[in-house]
Amino acid sequence: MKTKRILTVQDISCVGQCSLTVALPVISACGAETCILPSAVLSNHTADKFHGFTFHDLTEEMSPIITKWADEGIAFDAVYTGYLGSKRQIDLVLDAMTRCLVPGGLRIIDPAMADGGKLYTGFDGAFVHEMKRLCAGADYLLPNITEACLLTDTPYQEQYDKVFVGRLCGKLHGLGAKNIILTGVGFDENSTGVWISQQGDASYYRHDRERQSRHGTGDIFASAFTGLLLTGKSAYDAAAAAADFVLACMRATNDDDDRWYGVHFEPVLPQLMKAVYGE
Ligand code: PXL
Repeated sequence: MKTKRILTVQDISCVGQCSLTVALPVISACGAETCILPSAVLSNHTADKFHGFTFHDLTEEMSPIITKWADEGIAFDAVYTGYLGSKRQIDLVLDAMTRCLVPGGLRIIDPAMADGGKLYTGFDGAFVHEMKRLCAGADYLLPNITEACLLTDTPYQEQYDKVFVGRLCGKLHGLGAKNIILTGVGFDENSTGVWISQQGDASYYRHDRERQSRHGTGDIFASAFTGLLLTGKSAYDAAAAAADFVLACMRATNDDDDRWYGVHFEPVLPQLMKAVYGE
């Protein structure tokens, strides 16, 4: 099979084990060529425990880069977006999808902007409004519960049932998103999982829940899901293997208090590669 070429658009957090510093190794481990369009450069991710961060917005760079690729005839099998640096980048990403996707190429959107009922530092309601436009064209939309609530103007709730999750996905389909991969969906204390909603069909992959939540795990999940999907796996199989990978990364980090800002995904890459290439 011809090697797939994936473009991922997200920030470079120089330290913090999230966004591009995980997307590149994780997608590469799945065997795809990983091209990048950095949205911003930060000293570290924006979690409070870091005491602030530097932020350099790369919006101005994006348009000339996309035009150059279009002129060169460079095209991607999928565009996968994560953390974006400004509202204006939504239109630029839409432009890149129009000009630089192969016919039938996939639009995979992780609307990385919130968790635990709160927007990340730096995002506001106006950004959410713009993000809805990007999500409308998603072939695969990968929100967590908080992001799904924001995108659908649904009040966030910590506890919920399958009816709530089904309605949330219904509203996300209503926005225009074709397939919804809703992450961090748990119906009891000890488990969590991924809810996959496709053309009115829903399935759920449930697995053990680690007590401590960890930064960067949404990015690792989205990157692994994208890489696995592009190998030809079904959305359910890609989501299940990506969830198993994230859980193993969290378990590999449990003994290391110094790694509070991310997870040790490196020693677990062989597990991901087994899911791609077999034993
Ligand atoms: O993991 C999501 C993410 C990506 N990039 C930056 C972040 C965060 C989450 O806080 O701050 C810069």
